[in-house]
Amino acid sequence: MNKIAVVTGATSGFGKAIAFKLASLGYHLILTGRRKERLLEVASTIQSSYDVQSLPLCFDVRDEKQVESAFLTIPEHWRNWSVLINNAGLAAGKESLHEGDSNDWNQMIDTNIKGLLYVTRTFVRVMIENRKGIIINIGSIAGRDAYAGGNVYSATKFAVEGLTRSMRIDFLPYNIKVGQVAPGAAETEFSLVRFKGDAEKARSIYKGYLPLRAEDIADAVEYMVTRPDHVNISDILIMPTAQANSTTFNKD
Ligand code: NDP
Ligand code: 8X3
Repeated sequence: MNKIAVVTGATSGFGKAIAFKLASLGYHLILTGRRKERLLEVASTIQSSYDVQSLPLCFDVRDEKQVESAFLTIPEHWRNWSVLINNAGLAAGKESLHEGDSNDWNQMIDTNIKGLLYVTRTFVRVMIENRKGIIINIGSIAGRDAYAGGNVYSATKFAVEGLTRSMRIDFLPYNIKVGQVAPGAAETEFSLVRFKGDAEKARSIYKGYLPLRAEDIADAVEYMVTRPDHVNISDILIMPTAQANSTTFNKD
C-alpha cells in the first residue's frame, strides 16, 4: 500500500481531525489511542467516508512494551508509512509547582516526552529503511513561554520543541523531514482532561473568545505534508486571533 500515515491520539481532538484530513488526502491510516471503542469508531467512520483503509492500534504510549508489541502486529502490506504524527498528549492539573501532584507530573512526562520517544524510535524504522518520510510533533505555545500553573506541562512541551530540533538532525541522513505544530488555545477534550472531568472549569477556559478548532490544526498538518519533497516546514505556531501569546487574550 502507498500513502500510509500513523496518527497517535486519534480518539479525539487534533488527532481525530488530522486523521480525517489525511484520509481526505488519500492516506491509509494507522490510528492509535487507549480508548478502544472510540478508536474503532473513528477508524470505521473514516473507512466508510473515504476510499482508504484504516488500522486501529490500541495501546498506551507510556508503555514501551505495548508500543513495540503493537508495532509487531502491523501486517506486512501496511509497513510502508511515510507520515508520523506524534500527537498523543495531555495536561494534568494547573496548580502552582509547590502544590503539584507528582502523579500528574509523571503522567505528563511519561506521555508527552517518553511516549513520543518510544513511538518515534519504533515507528521511524520504516522511514529509515525507505529513506523517506515526515514526522510532525504536536508541541504547544506552552513550549514557547511559561504561564501560571503551566510548570510541568510547559516543560514537557519545551521538551517536544527540543526533541523536534534533535530529531531533525538525527534523521537528516535518512531524508526524513521533521517539524512541529505548536497550537495555542484550542477547544478539544484537552481542558476536560486537564481539570479531571470538571466540565464547567474546562468550558471557562474558552469563554469570551473564539478558540482554535481541531480542524485548524489539521489544516496546518495538511500544509506541511503537501509541500514538495525539497521543502520542510519546521515549525508552525498557530493561535486564535484573540490570543497574542500564552497569557494575553482579547476576551469579551
Ligand atoms: P484531547 O484530549 O482531545 O486528545 C488527546 C489524545 O491523546 C487522545 O486521543 C488520547 O487518547 C491521546 N492520549 C493521551 N494520553 C495517551 C496515552 N497515554 N497513550 C495513548 N494515547 C494517549 O486533546 P488535544 O487534541 O487538544 O491534544 C492533542 C495534543 O495537542 C496533545 O499533545 C496536547 O498537549 C496538544 N495541545 C493541545 C492544545 C489545546 O489547547 N487543546 C494546544 C496545544 C497543544 P486516549 O485517551 O484514547 O488514549
Ligand atoms: C495547550 C495550550 O496554553 O493551555 O497546550 O497550555 S495551553
